[in-house]
Amino acid sequence: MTKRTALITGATSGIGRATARVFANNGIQIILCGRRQSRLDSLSQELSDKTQVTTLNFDVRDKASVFQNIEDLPKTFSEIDILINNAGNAHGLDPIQSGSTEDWDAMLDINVKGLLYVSKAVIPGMLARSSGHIINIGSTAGKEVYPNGNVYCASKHAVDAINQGMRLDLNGKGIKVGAINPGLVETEFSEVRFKGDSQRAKKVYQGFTPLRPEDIAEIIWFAVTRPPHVNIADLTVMCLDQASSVVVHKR
Ligand code: NDP
Ligand code: 8X3
Repeated sequence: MTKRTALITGATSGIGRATARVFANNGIQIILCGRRQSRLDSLSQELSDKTQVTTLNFDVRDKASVFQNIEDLPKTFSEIDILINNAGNAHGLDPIQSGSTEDWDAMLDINVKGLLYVSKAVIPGMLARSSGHIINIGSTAGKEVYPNGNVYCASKHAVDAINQGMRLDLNGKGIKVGAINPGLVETEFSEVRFKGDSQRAKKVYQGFTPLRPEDIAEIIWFAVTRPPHVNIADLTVMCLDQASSVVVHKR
């Protein structure tokens, strides 16, 4: 198989970074995206003896920057075979009546509109080559709603709808579209949600064994290594101790 190129958003942490490592170990060329340049640089350095790596620093909310960065990719990275739409976070965990509008804007602009902008920048190349694979990172929060999860859950339900819509619209064009929907994964997710309160963030994952970002990365790798006729359309994964967004067996 010829060398494939993957663009991973949110590659500076958690699921995106773990996916970049698995891809690099398997010789996939990688475009690492994120806003924290020092992390992009250190990950690029770590992976560069395994594969070719380039980095793009943009905020997925910045439409012009998304399109410009992807358009300006060096020729060797310009044909993107795999897009991992992963950048995203929860911001806050508050009842709808007291939630912050800044948090709502962040979640809808990053998790929904950012995913759309990146996809719109990448899809034309895939269409021109009649080939490609888009994996949208959804969530169990895109399948159910939990108390105080309101707008984060809405953003992930939107990802679920966009994933289905993309698959319908790209059907017959040689492009695979699928979602991986994780349950609780211990990453920087809760640190971001609780605005740097690491004690509160740690508590989310105490008393049970949550998923690790590497668990999701392995599943993404499984999805991108299926035979040409097989597409993982929608896959939900939880740790053993989780049964739903609100039912987690803690010891
Ligand atoms: P992390 O906080 O560890 O990573 C989030 C990544 O998204 C970072 O690399 C961050 O990079 C990037 N990101 C955030 N905002 C922006 C932005 N405005 N522009 C560009 N990049 C951005 O969290 P996870 O790895 O857990 O989250 C990854 C995805 O997985 C998210 O979509 C999340 O909703 C989803 N998910 C997470 C679960 C969990 O329990 N952890 C469960 C289900 C789904 P930087 O700050 O450098 O820009
Ligand atoms: C992340 C999983 O349950 O913290 O999407 O919302 S949860």
